[in-house]
Amino acid sequence: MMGSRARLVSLLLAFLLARAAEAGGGSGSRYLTKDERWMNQRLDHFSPTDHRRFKQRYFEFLDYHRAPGGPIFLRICGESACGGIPNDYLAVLAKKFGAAVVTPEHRYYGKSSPFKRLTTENLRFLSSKQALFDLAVFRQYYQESLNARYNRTGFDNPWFVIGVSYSGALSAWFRLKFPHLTCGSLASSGVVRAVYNYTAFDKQVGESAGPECKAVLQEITKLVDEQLRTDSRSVKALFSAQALKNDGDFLFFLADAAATTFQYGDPDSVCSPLINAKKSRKNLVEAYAQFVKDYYIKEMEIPPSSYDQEYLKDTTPNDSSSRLWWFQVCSEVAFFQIAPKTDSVRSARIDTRYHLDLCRNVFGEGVYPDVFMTNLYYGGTRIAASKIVLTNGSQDPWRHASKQKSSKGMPSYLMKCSNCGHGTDLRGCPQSPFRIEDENPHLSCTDQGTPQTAHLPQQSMQ
Ligand SMILES: *[C@@H]1O[C@H](CO)[C@@H](O)[C@H](O)[C@H]1NC(C)=O
Ligand SMILES: *[C@@H]1O[C@H](CO)[C@@H](O)[C@H](O)[C@H]1NC(C)=O
Ligand SMILES: *[C@@H]1O[C@H](CO)[C@@H](O)[C@H](O)[C@H]1NC(C)=O
Ligand SMILES: CC(=O)N[C@H]1CO[C@H](CO)[C@@H](O)[C@@H]1O
Repeated sequence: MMGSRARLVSLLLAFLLARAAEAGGGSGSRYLTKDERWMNQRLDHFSPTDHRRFKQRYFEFLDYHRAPGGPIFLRICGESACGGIPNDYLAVLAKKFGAAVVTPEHRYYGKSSPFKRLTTENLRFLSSKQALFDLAVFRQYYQESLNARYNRTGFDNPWFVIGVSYSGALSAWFRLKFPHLTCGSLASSGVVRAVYNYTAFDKQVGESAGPECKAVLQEITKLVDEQLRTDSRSVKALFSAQALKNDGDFLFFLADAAATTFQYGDPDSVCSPLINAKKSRKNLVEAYAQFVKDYYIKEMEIPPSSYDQEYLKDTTPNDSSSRLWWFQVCSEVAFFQIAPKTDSVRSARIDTRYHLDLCRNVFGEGVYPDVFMTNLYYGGTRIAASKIVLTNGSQDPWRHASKQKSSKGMPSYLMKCSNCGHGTDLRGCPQSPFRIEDENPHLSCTDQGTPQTAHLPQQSMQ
């Protein structure tokens, strides 16, 4: 979800894969497979009369499968195009447990869109509830195709679901809604609690930055706010973001660029140059612009235009994931990353109003998130399920939307270190070489060179 804003998982993945390639990668290929397969999926699981279908893409990896009875890992893809099954820590687990790995693409994203034109009207079947049903139908379809392969009927392999971020929430919710279809779930940085005014995000950014870096970031925010009032054209140009007409979009873009580094366990990339600039009395706004251009725009490949509401309105965009995730934000989960009342890192102009205006401007009147209903439906942190493992990274601004405490049958772990970000348990830390064969990839996440271990669960799994 949400680059912090628009794409959680896709960015992380692209970023870590790039770093892995840089580091020589260790075990070679970035993907276990990219061979596309297709199934016919029902468009509306909640209508008894609408029988329309669409093509849903999926991937399967059977090299490690202890056939015919071995477990199946259902790795859930979330809010981005899903081009294959990534070769990360899950591959190590699959080998260890003799598991098959299967991954369907989330409806609407990538090549699994039921519609060519993503008008608000056509987006009405985009929701976590429909997506969960897709997973259930896929699970049955795949089990049957496996049974046909082995000439058997009515057999059930043990299925285990796994996801990170929004798909981490889907992983927990799948176990909640379809407990008979899965024996357990891993919700890595799973945002199971929808939050309307998500001020804790910015607060965590400040905490993860630490006092010195936070102070510089706040000073930059103040300077940019001033320059926007006096000469918005040149300050936007400095960041190669003159296309962003709306000041709010521009400020959100700037806030996200910094937040992303903490989210993905790479704090030094923003803090080191800024603290250095401060110490040597260089122009702070220019130093920040350099970071944004080199790191966010170039290395992470986030174009400023993806923050442009005019671009988000496009119903046939080149890359649909920003528009699609914003629709989910605006209709279901909110996570409005607004500035807290005091001591915010981001500009105070990024407020609830900005988000509501964006939702109305981009999708039209009447599209707004009913967070209360979302949490009523799933239970939020009071989710009444079992056999769900929840993991958080200590520096990840999203962890406050995860389940805070262990409870019966649902252990929660916190990986603590200076660069433990989003989905760290599966993906490792980008600041250290990414070695998936490590027993625990998060051990490559370090605090002054000392590997940190995860906290023990407060309760063991029943
Ligand atoms: C599949 O099962 C049927 C019925 O038990 C049997 O007749 C057939 O020979 C089996 N085919 C294979 C390829 O095992
Ligand atoms: C969110 O914050 C706005 C003001 O920023 C306030 O008006 C609104 O009541 C808050 N909503 C919730 C659900 O907390
Ligand atoms: C979309 O892709 C086409 C072809 O690659 C390119 O010419 C065009 O500029 C892109 N549009 C945007 C808004 O990025
Ligand atoms: C078990 C555990 O350490 N859980 C942590 C998960 O993250 C939250 C922060 O949102 C902590 O409060 C919990 O302690």
